[in-house]
Order: sequence, then structure tokens, then C-alpha cells
Amino acid sequence: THKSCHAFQPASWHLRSQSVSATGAPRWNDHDTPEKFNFASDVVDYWTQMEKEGKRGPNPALWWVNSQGDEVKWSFRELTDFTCRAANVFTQTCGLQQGDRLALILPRVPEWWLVTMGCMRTGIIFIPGTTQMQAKDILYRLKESNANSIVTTDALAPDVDSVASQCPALKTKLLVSDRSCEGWLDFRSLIKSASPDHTCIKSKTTDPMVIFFTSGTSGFPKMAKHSHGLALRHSFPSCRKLLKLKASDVFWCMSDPGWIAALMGTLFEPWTAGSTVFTHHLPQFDPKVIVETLFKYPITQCFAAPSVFRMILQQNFSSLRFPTLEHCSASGEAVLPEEQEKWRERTGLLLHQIYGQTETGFTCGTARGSQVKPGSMGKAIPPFDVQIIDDKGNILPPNTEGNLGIRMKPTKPIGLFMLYENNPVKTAKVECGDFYNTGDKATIDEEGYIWFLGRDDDIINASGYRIGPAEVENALAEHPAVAESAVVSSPDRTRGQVVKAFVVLTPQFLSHDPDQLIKELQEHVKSVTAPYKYPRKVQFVPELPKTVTGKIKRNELREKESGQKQPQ
Ligand code: BCO
Repeated sequence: THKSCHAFQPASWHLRSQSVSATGAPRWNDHDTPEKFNFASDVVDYWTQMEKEGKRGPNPALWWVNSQGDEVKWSFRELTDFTCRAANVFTQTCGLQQGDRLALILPRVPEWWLVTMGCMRTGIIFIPGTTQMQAKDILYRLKESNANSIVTTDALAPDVDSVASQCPALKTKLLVSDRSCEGWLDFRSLIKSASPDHTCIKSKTTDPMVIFFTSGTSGFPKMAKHSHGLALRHSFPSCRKLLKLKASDVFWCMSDPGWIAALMGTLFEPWTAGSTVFTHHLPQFDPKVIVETLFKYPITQCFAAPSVFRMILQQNFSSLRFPTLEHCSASGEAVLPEEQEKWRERTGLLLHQIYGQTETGFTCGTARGSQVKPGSMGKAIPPFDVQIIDDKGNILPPNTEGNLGIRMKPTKPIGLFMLYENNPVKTAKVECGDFYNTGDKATIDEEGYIWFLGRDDDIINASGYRIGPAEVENALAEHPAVAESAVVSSPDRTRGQVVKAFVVLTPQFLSHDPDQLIKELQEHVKSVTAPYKYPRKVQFVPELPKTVTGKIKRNELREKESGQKQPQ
């Protein structure tokens, strides 16, 4: 009985250059740059209209479950209704306007979709973050981004309250909870009472839509800003070919809602095709729950970090022949050929790699139905022109190691990030000739397949999380036992890499029990920053290797680590 939103105007489709594909999904061509685009009105409201016209099956647009047996199923019509209400909550109750910023720190709850699309409808720039963040992480993000509003749960409300006085731009705090909290607006009851009548802004494709904080090599996380073009790209034929999703598919992306992978995997990619977005609340990662879920629900495609597939394979489940699963994709870290082979043996399914960064979204991948070359990240996804370049931006010949670059001159492709907010130095630093330099080392073969080789800096990729060493070293430095530390990656069978800290102890801690101290340092890091960054390995050393100018030689430590036998 929900009223439909006034934003949808079918006539507008005829004014644009895009065509309608065989499956009914709106499309543009790979190199189209329409002046205006908004994912909420151009894609989601399109599917709402298809539902109204009886041109889409009865499967839900969003299918949410948790381990307690709760379930939420929303149609596109309901999504349009609820997200228009969210838009009205933001503009009318919170007084937010186009260009304002909203920090979004929610676990996998249905309201996450309402907030993201409510922001898109109003032009409010949203800033997703993981719920693993601690008060200090939240403070840094709120201050740096000048966030005017925050949406989170009662679990993080006390952390936000403890830092809110230091964030002058923060005006409204919205709580997603069954309980009320003083000083916080109740998002759920506001949605219920808000009007579903809202007119979506006519955003320019180049208008800012979202800001992600990415890990810094040497300093604090930086803000990668994306335009609405990030979402538009998923309507391009090359992107549609990657997973070949259909309206009848049920797609499960397991990424934490704080990462760009979630935006692509639980919004843009499946809903462009009109597919069902499936999600399991999963507060704690558990391979058993993943496997049970793949058996229980009619999921046809899944998308997760390679560590998830690895952890499933390591559990010795009696059967991994999932009844409805047809296609699997992995992204966030490298997949080894033997892992792909093991997954195929156990499930009968190929594991397709997709590569992307926070700055780039989907960059290359092995398209469904095309040849899987084991260990390869697949081919470039147009409009990205991906090349292997040298340090001056010259294109290198096939099978030569170099930097993975995306051409950004003379024309910046749709989907590549706009800039690092407030950081022109860093923005300029990633430009290399005509290319954006991803900082990843790779090779390309004669057929255009790309192989990942490693980072050219100190960033650690632990189970798909990119972690800057400074974030962990700063956290360690706050503990009285730490005189100084150096943090590097260490190879790991399950997570690809883990964080390893070399620690020089202060004199008063030299006689402490080392095992006890390691646990204490690990708990300390978990308590001052997002726990996924904690050093899973710690080694006490009398001193750190340094250059004559006193800079820590992290590469020396890293090389030593990678030369070591991996723990079994
Ligand atoms: O392993 P431990 O038990 O020692 O510690 C874990 C958690 O238990 C703990 N923790 C979590 N929340 C906590 C907490 N501790 C205290 N308080 C809390 N509130 O901290 C550790 C968290 O580490 P984790 O998340 O790496 O471990 P977990 O739970 O084993 O999860 C495994 C994965 C594989 C599910 C997880 O690492 C993961 O989700 N990785 C993928 C990250 C990802 O999505 N990356 C994509 C980025 S976007 C991109 O690459 C572009 C793609 C186009």
C-alpha cells in the first residue's frame, strides 16, 4: 500500500542516449558521458516502474536475513518508497542539503540501503565506514570530512558522543536501533512518519556522490571522492558482461558495508540488472554460516574476498556442491591458481577474479563465460584503458613487469575517482604521464590478461583490507611498552598477508613475559583502532634497520619476512 515516489518520470528515458537491453535494464554505451545521472532515479525507480508494469518477476529487490531467523524482503517499489522517505528525513528533519556530508557507519542492516540511496536522491555526499572503527578513527573521519551528520547504531553511539564536541560541523546524529538514545534522532521512526513523496535531484554525472577513506602509506587515511559516474559505469555493456546478471539472479556480496566493494556488489552491480540483492547480517565472520547460507537460499552468484573462499576450503566441509550457485567472483586481494583449482574441484564452479581499488571500482576481471587463466585478474573493463607503465607513464610491452595504470588523459574515464579531497599533493602524485598509477605491480599478456605481482609501497593487504603501516605504528606508539615499531606485511596461508610488527621495547618492559606482552599489544591496537588492523604477528627486536637519515627500512624487514617459511 505504499505510495510511489514522484521522482520517476518515464518520459525522461526518451531524452537520453541510452538504450534498453534485452533484459530491460537501462544502458548506455561504454564511452557515453550523459550530463545527468542518478542511480536512484535512473536505475532503481526504473525497476520500480517495471514491477508496476508487471515486467519483473516476483523476487525481492533486497533479501536480508540474520542468524536469529529474521528476514526482510523489499520490492523495488518499497525501496523507492522507503528511500524517498529517507531523502525527506535528511532534508526536512535534519536540514541537510545537496553537497552536505553524512558519515554512514552501519553493519549489514536494511537501513544501510535506505541511507545510501536517500543520499543519492538528495545529493548528500555519504561517507561509508566500517563498524570496526574505534572512537579515534571516527573522530578523524568526522573532522577531516567535515561531516554534518552521522548515521550509526547504539553500539557506536557512545564512541561518537565521546568525540562529537571536537567536530563543529556535526549537527545531527541518527540512530538505527530499537532503543532510543539521548541526543540522537530515531531513524526508524522518522522513516515511518516521513512522506514518500520526493523529487530526486537531477545530479550531474560529475557531481560528487561518495567519499571513501583509504589507507595511507605513510600518513593518515586519505579521502577518495567519487562522482555519480561510479554508479553509471555499471550500466555500460562491458560492465554488464562481467557477471551477466539477470533480473532473476540472487546475488550475495559479502563485503563489509564500509568498503567500495559493498557499494558495487550490493547496490550498483545487482540492481542495474534488476537482480535480488541477498545479504546475511553476519556480525562475526564464520565460514560455517556462509556455507549453510549457500545451501539454504537460492543464491545464484556470490562475490567475496579471496580469504572467504580460502577459509571455506580450509574447513573440510563434507560437501560444497551448492544447489543454485552458478558463478563465484573474488576481489580485494590476489587469488592463487591452486586455490582456484581447489574451489573448482570442491564446488564444480570456477572462481573468477575481479580487481579494483577504492579509487577505481571494478578495473579488470574475468568475464563470465570467458576463459579463466589461473592466477590472472582478467582483462580491463572498458571504459578503463588499463596498461602496464613505467615510472614515467610509458606503456611497457606484454609480459614486462611494471605499474598498473589507467589512462586518464586526455579524458578521465567514467568511474575513476575525482580526487583525494583536500590533498592536491597526493592527487598529483598518483598521476603518471597520461595515467593514474594504482601503485600495484602487474604484467599483461598478449591477449590482455593481467597478473597482479604486488604493491610498490608499504601498504599491507590482509585478507582484502588495505592497511597503511603508519596506522598500526601510531596505535602501537600509544602503549608504554613501545619505544618504536615498524609494521610490514608477512605472508600468510589464509589471509594472503597479515600485519607484522617489529617492536623495540622501552627499558622497563624488557623483563616482561614476551607472550603476555604480545597479547597485550594486540588487544591495545584492537582497542584504539579498527581491530582488523591489529598485528597478528609481533616480534621484539633490539633495534630497527634504518637509513643514514633515520628512515626505517621497511622493505628490508618485508623481504626478510617473505623469505621466511610460512607457518602451516
Ligand atoms: O581474528 P581475530 O578473531 O583475532 O580478530 C578479528 C575479529 O574477531 C576482531 N574484531 C572484529 N570486530 C571487533 C573485533 N575485536 C574487538 N572489537 C570489535 N568490535 O578483529 C579481527 C578482525 O579482523 P578481520 O575482519 O580481518 O577478521 P575475520 O573476522 O576473520 O574476517 C575475515 C574476512 C575475510 C571476512 C575479513 O577479513 C574481510 O571481510 N575481508 C575483506 C575485506 C574487503 O571487503 N575488502 C575489499 C575492499 S574494497 C576493494 O578491494 C575494491 C574491490 C573492487
